[in-house]
Amino acid sequence: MSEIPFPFFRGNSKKVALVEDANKHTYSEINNRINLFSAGILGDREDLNEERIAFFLPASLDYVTTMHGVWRAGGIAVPLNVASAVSELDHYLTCANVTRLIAGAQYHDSLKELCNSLEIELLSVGDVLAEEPQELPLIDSERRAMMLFTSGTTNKPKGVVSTHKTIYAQITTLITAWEWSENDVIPLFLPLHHIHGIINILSCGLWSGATVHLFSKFDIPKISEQITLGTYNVFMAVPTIYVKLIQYFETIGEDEVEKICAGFKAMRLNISGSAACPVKLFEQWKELTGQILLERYGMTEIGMGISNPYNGERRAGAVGQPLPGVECQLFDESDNPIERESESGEIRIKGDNVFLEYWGNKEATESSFRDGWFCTGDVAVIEDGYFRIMGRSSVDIIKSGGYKLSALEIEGVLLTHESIAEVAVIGVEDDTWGEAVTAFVVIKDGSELSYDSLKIWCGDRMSPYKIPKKLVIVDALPRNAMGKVTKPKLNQLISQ
Ligand code: MCA
Ligand code: AMP
Repeated sequence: MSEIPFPFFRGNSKKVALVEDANKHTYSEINNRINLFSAGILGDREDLNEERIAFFLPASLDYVTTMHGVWRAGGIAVPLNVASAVSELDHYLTCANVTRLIAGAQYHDSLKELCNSLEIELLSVGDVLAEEPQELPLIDSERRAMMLFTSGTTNKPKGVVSTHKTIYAQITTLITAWEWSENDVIPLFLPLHHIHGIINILSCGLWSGATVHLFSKFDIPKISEQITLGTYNVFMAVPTIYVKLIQYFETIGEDEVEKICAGFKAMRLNISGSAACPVKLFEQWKELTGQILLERYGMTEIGMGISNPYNGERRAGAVGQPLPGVECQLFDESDNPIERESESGEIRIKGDNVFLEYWGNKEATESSFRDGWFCTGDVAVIEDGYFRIMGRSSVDIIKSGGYKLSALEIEGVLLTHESIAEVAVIGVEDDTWGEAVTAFVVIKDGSELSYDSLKIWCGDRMSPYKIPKKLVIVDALPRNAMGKVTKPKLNQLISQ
């Protein structure tokens, strides 16, 4: 049995690991709190044996306590999106067969009914913490550790399961490639139900003994203030955040812009990922801050796969080379490896960084692998040794502000609207969001539908970032001879 290298961070030190508003928490304080959480969640048991413990917590000491506490007690951590609509949560909790949900006290009223109906015990961290630590189980590294939900080309999000070994590999490759150290200080404002926030920032930070500043959201003035003070030396974000910072610079005085840009200039590293970074944005950021953005490529199922070099040329519009320990190969449509440069193919990945399975969905798991390679669905070329992402094989996946959204999932919800007869959702190129969710709708005879009323209606049924940015009412959807909607034609309609 191979044990996992617990703790997943530098414990027992007096150094500050987390900053949460005015509160600072040291590694040793957090380590002790995690042990009390593990003891409490175990109760009389010796091992949670992969029980699914979900949590609905913003970035906080409680989040870190719960995540690591579940890991140490042998459970599967299921971090949920605190912006989810209740119907989405119902799916996550049911799909993962969750037994206990840890939530901040402020969310208990809104979660009570759902938990009762699903027979899930609703707790806060304070309810769980034991008074004394207890012996914790030895855990094999091949055991399941975490489940994250990802949108795919199917209607409902799937639970991506990673093992302790997967998480270990996803963290350590970045520690090496991006030269993380205990001297690093990084702000964390990304959501904590995705790899970018969980692994790239929080887990790498805690692993290396760095300091992570927690923000419950991307609060530009608050974060900018710290940047001018020179608090951070590393910054990681999705392209939309760099766009929003540049938009913010247009609303404030020149002096202030200069100070913020000087703060960025002094950092050792600025990273962009989760969606394509436009070359124009790369150039603008360089011009403003002197920082050459390091763009990398990743996916929920693999963590990070490809990265521009920390030392060496970072190329605009390219994502670089495979990370240490990650095997990466392009394949053509007949599953033949592509050997020649400049020929495009699907990115397929092998390595310890690759997830174990889609929870309870053997069919989806099997069909996402071919000959041991995980098929990403992303298409790339290699040019002069650098991978460049060309797009995706599915039009039903939309990337908005770094979030991967399923057009089919959004269509499924919109079709339940009483005025909607037919609907097709696509992502339309957008300067801020990368792609903006756009709904083409045929309304039922005698009905009316305004964008504002649709937006309000969607508010109760989907996370805010999935709500269409635009509604286009059409007489009929373009379809091919088989009756299937031809989505590329919808894009042409918009550009006319
Ligand atoms: C917010 N809004 C959005 C989005 N975010 N609309 C479309 N797409 C979005 N991503 C809308 C809200 O619904 C609201 O609409 C308005 O914008 C303002 O909301 P607010 O929350 O204040 O916006 P924000 O704080 O500026 O959020 C923008 C954001 C956020 C910070 C860029 O979207 C974000 O955190 N994105 C990153 C997601 C992420 O971490 N992805 C990584 C997954 P209205 O005003 O109409 O009400 S990918 C991953 O993990 C892989 C492995 C990888 O490669 O990294
Ligand atoms: P997710 O499954 O939410 O983790 O999103 C992963 C997807 O984001 C990948 O399959 C890509 O389509 C996209 N992605 C991540 N990083 C990049 C990047 N640097 N350039 C283009 N697309 C990216």
